Amino acid sequence: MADALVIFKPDASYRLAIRAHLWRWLSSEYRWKLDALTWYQPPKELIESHYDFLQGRPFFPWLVDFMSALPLVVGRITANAEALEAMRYDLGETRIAQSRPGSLREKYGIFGGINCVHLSDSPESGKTETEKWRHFLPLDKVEAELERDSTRPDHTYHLRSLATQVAGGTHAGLATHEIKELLKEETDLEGEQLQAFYRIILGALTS
Ligand code: DAT
Ligand code: MG
Repeated sequence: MADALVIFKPDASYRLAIRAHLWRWLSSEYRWKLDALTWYQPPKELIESHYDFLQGRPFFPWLVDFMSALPLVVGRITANAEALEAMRYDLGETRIAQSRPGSLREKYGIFGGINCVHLSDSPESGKTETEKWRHFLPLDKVEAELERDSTRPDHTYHLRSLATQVAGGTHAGLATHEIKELLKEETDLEGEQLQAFYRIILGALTS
């Protein structure tokens, strides 16, 4: 058994219907054990280090903003290598357009790297990542309380279609407006946090 880091990215932490789906998956503990779950806003330096292998990629500045703009649901699981591989299979491939039909990312991801969940990809990376994050937070208890159901809508497929328009420069202004309207229905974020949420979702479409 090895440690692995799990993060509900902002799209999963704040789109309430999606968060409920993912929480049902994670809390099933089908082949793994959930040891810690908490709300935590990672500082930029932690994200830059966590994703250091992606430094220099065009989407890197967006990725750092995406992962550090808001508090996120962050946790630690223990799983053996096979279970971790099965969880990564459940998740699907990194980029939404390539993710396996039926996978969590294909069902709930919006576009590109807006892909719901981070999960360490091996026992080795799990050890490195959980050690790194534990310099910043204890990761020692399950304290975040998430709902298993939500009355909020799931607009994933509509959002994905609009995101493709924005990324392709087709009706970009109208599509951007509509994306904001749909996201507002999906989340309970307000004020500055809602504006930050819009920024990091829309940022993926132009980075
Ligand atoms: P994964 O999250 O599947 O382990 P990764 O570790 O290769 O993927 O990359 C980390 C994150 O970086 C990924 O979840 C989203 C973002 N990312 C990677 N490649 C990308 C790309 N080509 N376009 C946009 N975002 C990307
Ligand atoms: Mg990875």
